[in-house]
Amino acid sequence: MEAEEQEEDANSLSKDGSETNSTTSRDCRRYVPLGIVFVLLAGTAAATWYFLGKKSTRFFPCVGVRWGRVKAMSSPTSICVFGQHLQIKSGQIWANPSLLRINYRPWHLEPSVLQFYSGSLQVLNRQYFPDLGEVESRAFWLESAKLQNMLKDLIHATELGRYYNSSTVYAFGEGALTFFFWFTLQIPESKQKEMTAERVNTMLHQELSASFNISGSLSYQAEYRVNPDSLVLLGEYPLLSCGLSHQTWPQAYRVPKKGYEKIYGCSRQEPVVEVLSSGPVMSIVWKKAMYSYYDPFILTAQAVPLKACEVNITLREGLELQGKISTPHYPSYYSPNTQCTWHMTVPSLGYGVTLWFDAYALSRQKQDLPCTQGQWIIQNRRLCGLRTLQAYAERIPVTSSADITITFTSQISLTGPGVQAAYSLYNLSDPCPGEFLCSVNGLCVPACDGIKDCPNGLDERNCVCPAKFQCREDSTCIEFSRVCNQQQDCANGTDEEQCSEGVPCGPFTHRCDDGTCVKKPNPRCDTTADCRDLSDEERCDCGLQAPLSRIVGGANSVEGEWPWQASLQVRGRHICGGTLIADRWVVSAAHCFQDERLASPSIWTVYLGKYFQNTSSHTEVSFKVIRLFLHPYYEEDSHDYDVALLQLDHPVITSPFIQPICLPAPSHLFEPGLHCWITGWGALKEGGHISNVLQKVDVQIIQQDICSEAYHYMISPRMLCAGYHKGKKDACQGDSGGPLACEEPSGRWFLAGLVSWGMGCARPNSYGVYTRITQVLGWMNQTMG
Ligand SMILES: [Ca+2]
Ligand SMILES: [Ca+2]
Ligand SMILES: [Ca+2]
Repeated sequence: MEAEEQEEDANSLSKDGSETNSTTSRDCRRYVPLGIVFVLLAGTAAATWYFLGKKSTRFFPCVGVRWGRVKAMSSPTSICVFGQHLQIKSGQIWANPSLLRINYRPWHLEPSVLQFYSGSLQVLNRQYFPDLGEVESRAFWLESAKLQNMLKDLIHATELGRYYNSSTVYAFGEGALTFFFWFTLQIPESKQKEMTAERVNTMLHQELSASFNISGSLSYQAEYRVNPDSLVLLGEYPLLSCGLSHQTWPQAYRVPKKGYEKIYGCSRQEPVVEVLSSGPVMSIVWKKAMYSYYDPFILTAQAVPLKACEVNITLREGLELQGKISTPHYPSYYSPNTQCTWHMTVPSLGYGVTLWFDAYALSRQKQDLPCTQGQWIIQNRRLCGLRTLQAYAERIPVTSSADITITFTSQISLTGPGVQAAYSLYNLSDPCPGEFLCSVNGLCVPACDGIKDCPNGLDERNCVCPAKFQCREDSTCIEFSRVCNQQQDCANGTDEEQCSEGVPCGPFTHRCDDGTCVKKPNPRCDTTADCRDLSDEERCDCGLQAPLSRIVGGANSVEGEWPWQASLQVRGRHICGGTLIADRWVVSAAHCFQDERLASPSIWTVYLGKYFQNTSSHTEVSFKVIRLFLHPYYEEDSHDYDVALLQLDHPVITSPFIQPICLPAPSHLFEPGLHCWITGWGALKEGGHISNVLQKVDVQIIQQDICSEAYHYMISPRMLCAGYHKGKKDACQGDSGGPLACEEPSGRWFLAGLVSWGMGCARPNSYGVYTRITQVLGWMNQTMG
């Protein structure tokens, strides 16, 4: 928190700033723990390999630890893998006659410099026998050990020998004995490019052919007559930190020359990966390098029934959501070569159909380019799917017939996270009542409210009164705070008309629970009944300060002045601010939890009623966090959707020192120029230590386009700026997630924003950027619901 008291600091700082003007990156206002040093396993010479049967169950109770061939039951079968350095394991899971679903939870990321290959070979002078199907049988052990040596000799007989790292034989196929193996090559970086899968394949095939023709020699072909043409090799797998590769083929027990394959990486967006095969056999390879001593993952396999994907849907009258379409077994990854068709029938030609996607958008693609994330054909238009971090709606107009056909197909070798869309009807003549239809993403957005909601900004073009009220009589613009304030501001007083009755809904009207709208701005909890159903005066036990003598202009706050302020701590250290918004719910910024070590709810303690950091007082109460929700569209780089919700472990008992703040209605206006307050224990100056006493600073709401320009158009509609052109007063490191609170004339405080980011602290022309609460309310209410 940086305030006027620190004016000297601020001045010296801005001088410093011009001298050390190298900081152009955006600061995340978080208390960054020191010394985040990831020791990367540079090279893998020291890596220890864990082979078949060497798994440890010391850390985790493993059910059905098996390696090699695993029969899938219709209930999940678990396979746990442990190791302490680097590991590659592979196996085959079989289920007949159904599909397989793989559920994989990656834990950590670590680069690797090994090349990994898997494949199979056929031995002409041996036959499969049932004992070889049992991973734990003596026959399996003897045969696999001998073949493993044979494989090692084979590799050593080629140029690849010097790169040999490890190998294993993990399963056998029927008929003339086919054995499945993997091996790894440790290749110097300079050679990695030339050592392609094709080259490795050629070298092995040449060696096999040459030795096959030498009869009676001492070569590895002496005991095993290996068919050189039977070599199937899949690889080289790219240097993924960890991942899951997926090969499927249509028929069990027979591996075609060209297996389909796809490798999935690990990402925090997908903490659990569920993968479907496209047939009854699935070969899987886990590849994982590690940096921690405790790094398990769990994999379960399950046979799931085949599911048809052709559906007829008849829509009924009405504009509400009517249902959802999805890829089979959603949210599991869809199978390679998925083909889905939905036939929709609308009740009349006046309607179109809207498909509401979540984090997935459709776009036109040039005819010759493939769709790697799903191809859609909607009324003969070809569109490609694309995973995004935004909402998207596809509008399908109906022209000559009431029937709509939608198909989804995935490429034969590619899969991806399951796709789902909700569907509803829309009026062709008025698709967005009272709002603007953004053609880029199909969403209805408020027009002329001063925020460019539509990516192309068309919702704010040609506005007579941007973000202001337009007098009907002469189109003069007045501020919304002058509407229904019982003073005549428009020439004929139209600003004071219809203030106590329902009006047509628009971007600036307040929507009551019964769906009717009122003209008066911000009518919530102002002790006047404005909605017919009185919903504007319900749930108003919020936003009141303890009756205290306020110290005006001071940087130190008074105990009980900000009873919704929370301190979010890890092991006794204040990391971020937060705001109490309801019983058991605290809102904060998503970036507070972005570091992997801060992502677990169990490490956090939330303090309410706190005033001093270094001592505890009788007013404070601590809570553990039972659940932590980050906005699903939160993006680390842009800080878009920087909001998180914390659910507390026990109820909050309110007191003069602990009170929730009021949440605004979606239409609540925080007009530019309004003075609001930010509070927190953040640093008193840029680069400084956190403060012992809870601080407060008043800041002014800044017009969106002015801030957007100051920050080179990095300001999204989910952001709100506050501060001063000259700087001096701002939030700082440690204030993150804390409230930007604005007082209404009724004396109640409403949450306008959350401290998110800014360029330094209190620098001139670098306003503080806050998460705009009215834009993330939908997700918040849904999550707390
Ligand atoms: Ca707008
Ligand atoms: Ca007025
Ligand atoms: Ca009211």
